[in-house]
Amino acid sequence: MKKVYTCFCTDVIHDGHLNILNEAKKYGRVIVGCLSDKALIRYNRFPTVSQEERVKLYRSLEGVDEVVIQEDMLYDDVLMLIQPDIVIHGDNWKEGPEKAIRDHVEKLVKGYGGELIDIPYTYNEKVKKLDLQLKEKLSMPEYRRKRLRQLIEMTPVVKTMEAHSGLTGLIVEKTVVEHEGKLDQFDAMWVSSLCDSTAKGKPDIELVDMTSRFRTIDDIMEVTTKPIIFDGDTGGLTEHFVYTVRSLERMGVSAVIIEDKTGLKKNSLFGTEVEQTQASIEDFSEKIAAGKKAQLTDDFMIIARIESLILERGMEDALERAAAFVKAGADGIMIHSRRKDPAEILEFCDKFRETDKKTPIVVVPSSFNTITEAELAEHGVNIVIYANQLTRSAFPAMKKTAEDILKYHRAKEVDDRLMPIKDIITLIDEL
Ligand code: SPV
Ligand code: MG
Repeated sequence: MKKVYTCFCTDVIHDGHLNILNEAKKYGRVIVGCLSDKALIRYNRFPTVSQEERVKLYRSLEGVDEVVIQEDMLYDDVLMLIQPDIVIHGDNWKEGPEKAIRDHVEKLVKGYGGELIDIPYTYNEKVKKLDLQLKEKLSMPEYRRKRLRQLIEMTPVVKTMEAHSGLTGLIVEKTVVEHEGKLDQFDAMWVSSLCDSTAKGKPDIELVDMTSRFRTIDDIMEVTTKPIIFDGDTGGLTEHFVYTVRSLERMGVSAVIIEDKTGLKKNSLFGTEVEQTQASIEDFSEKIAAGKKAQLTDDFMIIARIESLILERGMEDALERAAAFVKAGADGIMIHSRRKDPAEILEFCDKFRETDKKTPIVVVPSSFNTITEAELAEHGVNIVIYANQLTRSAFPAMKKTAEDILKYHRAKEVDDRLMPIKDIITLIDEL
């Protein structure tokens, strides 16, 4: 009897999957692959049910003879092990980023004499509705909030990109690339104080008030599902911070990062060029502890950001603070640097990891931008934040367009660098 293989990466079964199974069983014994959580978060979207539950669901389907875990998005592991005579898939993977995976699978299957069959993809009203319902579920506060902790467990580095509006949120949510045959996407969003303030034409000095910052979060949340890390600046007065924690938690934000500064906060990338005061270990520990006490769920994270390297107070000070802030209840440590060379960041991570193997480490490689995510992960980093690159790429593009329209007294000269109107109106999903 022939072996027929298909891979599912779904949390719910709809007509499309049943159609694939019906086709598959015509050829022989049906083996369904359950794409692992680890591969799924790069390939598709975050699962709403666990890997075990998905396996159980697939097993319960009529026509399924066996279910296996597929660890590799590219199918290498299962195809080499099982060598199915036939691999079957909906024909939707013939275009877009998924095409690279299809091409790879075709080569593998043909290599050992098997066959790849694409069957017409089912896309009806019911399928569309189910898809929207899953997205809605992922965006609900109780599901979104806990996702950062889940991601830290699931992936070597949580890739986080800045968002400061619905539109930038959509870019972080939807951008999927194919690189070296694999698909990749961001895991989470960073609501940067710098970019949120800049978008409002204001300096990054805690001038944009919390109500306004929450409005930005809300704009992003309305159109996305990925978890949010909020840049809470200094956290303000402890008496105010406890309210901020409650509000963020209620909204479904996953984490707040607060920095150990006091008085008028200026952006860290100014370093020692401007007057900035670091908070005492005691005062900042108290703020963390008060925030942790105010928090109601186990999901939310308060991450302490250490400014010792930025303010040139030395490695020992940074490490002493990290230990104290973890003791005060911090769920993670963000270490920042404005050096081009990542050496001091790596030294911190290595030394911190000598005594603390578990507390997540967060870094923002804006200045030390030559280091890769994998290298950072090797030194114990869990979350990498690209804190401002969307803003910094959009601003020069918009400025140049404005200048050229002024220069040529018409818009024709800029037209070939503009997004077509049709693309911009279809960028936004309609319900
Ligand atoms: C931000 O994005 O607002 C940050 C990171 O706080 S940094 O600008 O590097 O200080
Ligand atoms: Mg900031």
